[in-house]
Amino acid sequence: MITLYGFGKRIGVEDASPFVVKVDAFLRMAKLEYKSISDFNNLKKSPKGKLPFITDDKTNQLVTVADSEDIIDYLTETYQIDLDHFLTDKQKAQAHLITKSLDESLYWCLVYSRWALDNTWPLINQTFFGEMPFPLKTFVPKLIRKSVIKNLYGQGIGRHSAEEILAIANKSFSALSVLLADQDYIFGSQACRLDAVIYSHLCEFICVDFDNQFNSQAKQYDNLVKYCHRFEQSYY
Ligand SMILES: N[C@@H](CCC(=O)N[C@@H](CS)C(=O)NCC(=O)O)C(=O)O
Repeated sequence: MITLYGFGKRIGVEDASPFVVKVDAFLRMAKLEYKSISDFNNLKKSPKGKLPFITDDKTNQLVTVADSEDIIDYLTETYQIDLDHFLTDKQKAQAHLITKSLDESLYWCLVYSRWALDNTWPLINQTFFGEMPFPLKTFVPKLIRKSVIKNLYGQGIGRHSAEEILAIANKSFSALSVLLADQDYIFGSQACRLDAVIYSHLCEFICVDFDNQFNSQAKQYDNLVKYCHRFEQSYY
């Protein structure tokens, strides 16, 4: 059995992490049987200290794989799932680069929008730390927020102003909207691996149950909103 370790359903989406949603979406698209274990403490068990990771006992030996892309590569190989069978080599190469752009650039705009924006932080604090016992909840969330903001600065995105980061995110939304155009999925009428990636990032702006300037910006793109709903109707 495959077990997916994530944070869990929150803020209106399957998981607050796009990387966990990506693997969850891929498992559903591949029609693989799996169970989810959702708990913040999974972080301590993760071989790379980040979520998601999976365990799988298909080969009688328990295998652990971390990192969403490595997990999908592992599942593709082990279960002979080829969601990309209808793509050309050129489309596969484009899919790889789009994945990296969303995972390594748009993702950091999302982190900024949740942890650094003063108008969103209270909600994030309540959602992730609301159940933390007193007196921990008076200082632990502030310390974690401080370290996330430090990471944003180290990564580079945190050196921009809020307006500049919104503009960076908007370039990704706009590019995705142009690429998708009026198609059902990114490469036509059939969904492929890249759709799991695109949905996982867009849903964190479009399908969450709260609003801020980043979420509103993403929702300006009607075809992206419809895309998220289409994806959810097909796989959720
Ligand atoms: N490259 C990794 C990124 C995973 C990642 O950044 N996960 C974040 C949540 S969105 C995490 O676990 N952060 C916890 C931490 O850094 O302590 C993947 O694709 O799985």
